Amino acid sequence: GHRSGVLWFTGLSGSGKSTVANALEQALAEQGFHTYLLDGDNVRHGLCADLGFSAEDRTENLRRVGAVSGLMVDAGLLVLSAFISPYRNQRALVRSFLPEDSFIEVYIATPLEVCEKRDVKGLYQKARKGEISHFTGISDPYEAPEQPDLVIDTSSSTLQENVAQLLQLLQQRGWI
Ligand code: GGZ
Repeated sequence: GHRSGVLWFTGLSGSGKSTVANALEQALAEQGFHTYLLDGDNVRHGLCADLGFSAEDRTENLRRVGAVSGLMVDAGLLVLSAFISPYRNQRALVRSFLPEDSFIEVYIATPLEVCEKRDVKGLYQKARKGEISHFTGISDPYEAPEQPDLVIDTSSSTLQENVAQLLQLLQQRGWI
């Protein structure tokens, strides 16, 4: 068995949140744990399809994700959530939906220069040209967590190392 809870990944676009969360989910699934991965890909097309990227819309996006995460925790799942979640108060809002010790904050601290160089979807280039407004890190703020449970920089570590660190953290906390 395992303790249910939310592993919350925050960081810039292209920082590696989804990649790390996906790899961790695979490792957990192999060990028979019941997980669910929430990210912009599956949420912003359905549950939050009506929302954009203003501060208000991001807050509503994360409020819904927080509420859904809370329901999934009630159902006994280990939830992995990967969202930019750029404002401290938005992450605090998410935390408020969950029991005290069932939230782990993981800061994917890959530097902006690296994320911009990767530019997997070409969004940074568009943001620099002014074709996308309110783009996090370019024309919109990102407030780094003050006391994250774990900090990962995907430009100076391997995916394998990151997964091992996360599994160790989950073990330390008695979640797995
Ligand atoms: C930031 C944006 C924007 C703007 C579109 N700012 O790399 P991606 O493409 O796949 O991840 C980003 C995703 C961010 O959605 P989130 O739900 O994680 O954001 S938040 O937590 O702030 O609500 C990016 C894409 O959407 N994208 N426009 N203006 N990212």
